[in-house]
Amino acid sequence: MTLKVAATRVQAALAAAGLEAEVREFPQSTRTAEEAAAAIGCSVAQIAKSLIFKGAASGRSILVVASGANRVEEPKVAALIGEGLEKADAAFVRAMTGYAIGGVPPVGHEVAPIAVIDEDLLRLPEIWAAAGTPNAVFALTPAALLKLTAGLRGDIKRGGSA
Ligand code: 5CA
Repeated sequence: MTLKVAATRVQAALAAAGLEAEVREFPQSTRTAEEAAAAIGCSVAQIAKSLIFKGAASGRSILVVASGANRVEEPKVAALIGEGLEKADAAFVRAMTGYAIGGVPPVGHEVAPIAVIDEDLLRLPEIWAAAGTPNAVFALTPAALLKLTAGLRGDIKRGGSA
């Protein structure tokens, strides 16, 4: 099957980073973590959500990769990276990542972000992330995610600590 242009760009970025991951497109939506899990047939916790914020001091894009089962507690992320978080609007997400909300992958961004990885993802053998469109995903290991993003790992979820 021929991938859409944005998904092809993610596939190329993965290959360039040396990851043997295969982007998969589904006929149904993978726009949300719940929809992605249903399409793939995995748990919502295995969906690695890529959320973009804006650094309050640096203006840089902050990529938070969180388990689909978790809500992100922004002050925890701020403490990890040493600056506050501002909401990112759709235009900022598009400009920094090169992708539209609903398909933002954790890798291959236009401008390298500061990356933070939800430590809950690190306990799972396999996780799935968006691959550029609201129908495309790819599987990888948490170790590969850490390496590809050069991310800081931490407890970033709302509610009790891990
Ligand atoms: N493809 C799926 C899972 S693989 C996906 O991308 N899910 S996601 O959760 O990582 O991306 C959707 C996220 O986009 C939401 O959790 C939310 O944080 C963000 N988002 C949704 N609407 C907006 C908006 N208007 N402005 C900024 N961020 C938004």
